[in-house]
Amino acid sequence: MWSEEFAARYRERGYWTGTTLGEVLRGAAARHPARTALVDGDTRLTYAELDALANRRAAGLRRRGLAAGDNVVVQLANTAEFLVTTFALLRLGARPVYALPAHRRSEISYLVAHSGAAAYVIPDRHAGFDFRVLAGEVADDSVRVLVDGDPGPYTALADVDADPVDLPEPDPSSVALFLLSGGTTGLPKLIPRTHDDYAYNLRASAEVTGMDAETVYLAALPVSHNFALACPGVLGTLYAGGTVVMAPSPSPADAFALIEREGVTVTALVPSLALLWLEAVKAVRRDLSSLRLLQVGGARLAEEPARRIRPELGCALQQVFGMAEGLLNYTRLDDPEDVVATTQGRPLCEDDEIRIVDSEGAEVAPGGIGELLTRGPYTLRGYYRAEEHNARSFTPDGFYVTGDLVRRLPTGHLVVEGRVKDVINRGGEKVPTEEVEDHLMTHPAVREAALVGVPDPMLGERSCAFLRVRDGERAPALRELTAYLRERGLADYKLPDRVEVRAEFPYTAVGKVSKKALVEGLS
Ligand code: OOB
Repeated sequence: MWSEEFAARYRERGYWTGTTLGEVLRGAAARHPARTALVDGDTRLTYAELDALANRRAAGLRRRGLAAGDNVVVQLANTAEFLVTTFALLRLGARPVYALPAHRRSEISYLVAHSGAAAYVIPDRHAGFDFRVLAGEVADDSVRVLVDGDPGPYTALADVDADPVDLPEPDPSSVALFLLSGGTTGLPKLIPRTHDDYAYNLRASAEVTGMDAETVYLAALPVSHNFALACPGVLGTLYAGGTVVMAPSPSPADAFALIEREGVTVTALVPSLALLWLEAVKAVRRDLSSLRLLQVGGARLAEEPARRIRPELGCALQQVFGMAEGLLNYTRLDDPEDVVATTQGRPLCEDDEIRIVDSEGAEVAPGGIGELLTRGPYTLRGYYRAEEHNARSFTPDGFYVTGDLVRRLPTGHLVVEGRVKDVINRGGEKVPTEEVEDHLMTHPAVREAALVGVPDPMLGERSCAFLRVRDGERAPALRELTAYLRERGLADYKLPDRVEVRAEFPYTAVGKVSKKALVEGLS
C-alpha cells in the first residue's frame, strides 16, 4: 500500500476522494433513479432497481455468514448478476476476486486457495461449460458456492436475498477488490485495488472518454477484466449515469445487433476483435450510426487498422494501453488523427510518474526505447501475499516494473515497442509462459519445454510449444498435448497453438533457453 506521504498527496490533489465503490452506484441512483442502468437480454433495470437489488443481495450475503474482509472468487460472465453481486460484495466490504470465464480447475483452485476464499460465485452453465462441476472440484466445505441459475447441490444467488440492513461503510483506503495480473511469471498474482484508487480510475477514465448520462456502453469484452470493468467500462458508465448493455459475446453478430437495438455509443475491444469487426461490417447490414467511440487496447493495434476505424466503422478511435496493475494511457478525443493512429496514448493522470530505463535501470535518452516503470495514485505498490515476487516487481522507491518496452514522444504519448516479460499476448489474452511450461513438463514424454510467442496476423501472437522428448518416448502430437493440458484444468486460451520438437534447445550465455533463437529457427 501507499505510504502516508503519498496518500496525503493523492488526497490533497483530489484523486482520492474518500468515496467507496458502493457509493458510486448509490450516488448515481440518487441523481437519476428512473434512468436505465443496465440491459441484459430482456432484463432492463433502472438505477433505483439495481441499487435496491444490490442492497438486498448484500443483506442476503450477510445473513449467510459472509462478512467484511472475506474474499470471494467471482467467475460470472457479462450478465446483470455480475453487477448485482459486485455491488453487494462491495457494500458488505467483502472483496471480489475476479476470475475470467475461461479459467478452469488449475487457475480457480489456485485462486480459491491463495485468496482463502469464503465463497465462489458462478453461473450454472456458460458457453457450453457446467461451472457446478468445476465448483465440485475446487471448493471444499469451507467455500460457499453461489450459483446464478440452477444451483444443483449449491445455493442459488436468487435465494441470497433479504430485507436491506444498514451496513457500515468500508474504509475508502481499504482493498475493494482484486484483479488478476496478466503479466507476471508463474501463477497469476492478485492485484489489490482500493476504493479510493479504483474510484479515481473509473471516474477519470469516464471523463477522458467523454461519458455522460447519454452514454450507452456495450460490454463486449469480459467485464471481469479491468478494461471492460473500469476503463471506464461498466463501472465508469454507471458513475456517469449512462446505460450498460451486456453482450453475450463480442462477435459481430451479437454486438452489432445490440448496437442497433440499444443505440450503443461507446464500446471497447482488443485489436483482434477490432479487425474482425472491420471485416464483418462490410457484410452485416446493421445500423451502427449511434456508435461514437471505439476503444482499442490490451495489445498493440497496428497503424493500418487504426486508420480504417473512422471511415469503415463510422466512429472515433481511442487507443488504450493499460494494465490491471494500474497505469492507464489513453489517446485523447481531441488528439490529432496521426497521434491516435500511431501511439498508445498518454497517462491518465498528471501524477502518473513514468520512467523509461535500460537494462541497468538507468533512464534512456529522450525518445529512446526502454522498459516502462511507473508509480501513481492508482498503480499498486505490491501484489497480495507475494513478498518474494514483489521484491522483483517494484523498485525500492515503489515504481512498478511493467515489463513493457516503450518510447515516449515529446507530447508525452507512449508507443509500445515490445516487452521484456515472458508473457505471450494472444490477442489481448495474456499467456504466462512459465505457468504453461510447468504443466508441459509434467507430461511423461517431455524432458524440457519452452512456450514461445510467434507472430500472427490476426491475434498479434500465437503460442508455440517447443519440446525436447525423453529418450525412448514418442513426441506427443498437438491434439494429445492440448487434451492433456485440458485434463490438467488449464484455461483454453493458454493451450499451445502449435508444437515443435527439437533434439536440443539453444541456450543464452547465462544458460537460459533462448526463445529468440527458437522463434528465428521456425519456418
Ligand atoms: C490490459 O491489462 P492486462 O493486465 O491484461 O495486460 C497488461 C499488458 C500490458 O503490460 C501490455 O503488455 C499489454 O497488456 N497491453 C498493450 C496494450 N494494452 C495492454 N500492449 C500494446 N498496446 C496496448 N494498447 O490489457 C488492459 C487494462 C486496462 C485497459 C486496457 C488494457
